[in-house]
Amino acid sequence: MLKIGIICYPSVGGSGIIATELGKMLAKQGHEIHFITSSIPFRLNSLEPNIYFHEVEFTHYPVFQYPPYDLALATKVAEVIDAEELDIIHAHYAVPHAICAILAKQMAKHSVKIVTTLHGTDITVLGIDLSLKKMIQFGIEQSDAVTAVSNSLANQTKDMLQIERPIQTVYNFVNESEYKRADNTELKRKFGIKEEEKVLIHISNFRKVKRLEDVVRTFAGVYKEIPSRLLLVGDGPEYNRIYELVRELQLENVVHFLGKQKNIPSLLSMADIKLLPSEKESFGLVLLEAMACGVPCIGSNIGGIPEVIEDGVTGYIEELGDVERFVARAIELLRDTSKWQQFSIHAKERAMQRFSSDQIRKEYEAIYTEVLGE
Ligand code: GMT
Repeated sequence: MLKIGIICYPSVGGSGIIATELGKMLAKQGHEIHFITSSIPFRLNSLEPNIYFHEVEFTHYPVFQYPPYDLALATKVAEVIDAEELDIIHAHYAVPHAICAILAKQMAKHSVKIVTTLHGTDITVLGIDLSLKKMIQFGIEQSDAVTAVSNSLANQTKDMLQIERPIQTVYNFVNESEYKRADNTELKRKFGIKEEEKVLIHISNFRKVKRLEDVVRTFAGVYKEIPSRLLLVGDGPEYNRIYELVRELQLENVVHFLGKQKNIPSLLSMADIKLLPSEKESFGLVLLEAMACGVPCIGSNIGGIPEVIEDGVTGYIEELGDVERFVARAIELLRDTSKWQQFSIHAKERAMQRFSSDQIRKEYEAIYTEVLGE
């Protein structure tokens, strides 16, 4: 059994969810898991044996304009490596987490291996300040193994950063015991959604790259033809602009702004279609969450989305920004009940089989074993 330190963003977000759920699964296998983060990870809400949490504390000295969080993290990681005699540090994101892990490895006396998982196209690689390029290259080259959450992200990283070393794809997964379709009758009633109304859903952190305007305009097109509602789950920089757009389009009575929500499986259980028209998306964990709840997805043809949605089988892939096609596909699925049923079944099957959490856990374990030379 291994002692594994996990560094991730503890807040809501796909990478934090994956890091935490993976930690929980590894702990169930008997490994000892040490989360080293600024606060308790969002999903770590139950007491689990073998799971420890080390909080990174940092002092605000008046001489520093910005508190040196990354250095505080590296110091804490080094302390935990030595105190707990960790075998592996699994860093989620090259910057800053892999860099902190490398620094910690140099500071620590006990020997440790570093596994880095790359999560996001815009954050990890693209659209990023060029001054960070060297640091990302360094983080990747100095890790003992590097994984990416899709082939698309692995290839983009290699191309853009001229990386020679292998980057192995290990897909994301969902916790199957939580993500399943539940009876939605009562919940729909509480939300004032009528039996005959169809429900479209979008879940994100409302960043510009998620193209919420396309979500609302797609819904507007569907609503013209089919009695329906749109559930917008999440919060972020685009919230006000999208709120205004919904008012302009006079859709405020049928678009529900739900803000950040914890019970995503229940919300997905009310949904008939999930929309993800992002312009950057290395995987799109929300797609997998929807698929596990039997919700067909329509997403854009970018990044890792085509690796998650099977076009014409579990949902549809359309070109970026082609709102008309998104509308047409949504109407097609909502009108044809038997097609919707088939897509729903296939979506669930694909989520359970291709992205089985057990399988993904084994893939990570094999990587740990390999870097340890066992
Ligand atoms: O998409 C975001 O803004 C959040 C970000 C994160 O840190 O969770 O998501 C990235 O990692 C997820 C988990 O691997 C992926 O499902 C998302 O596609 C990826 N986001 C982007 O590539 C933009």
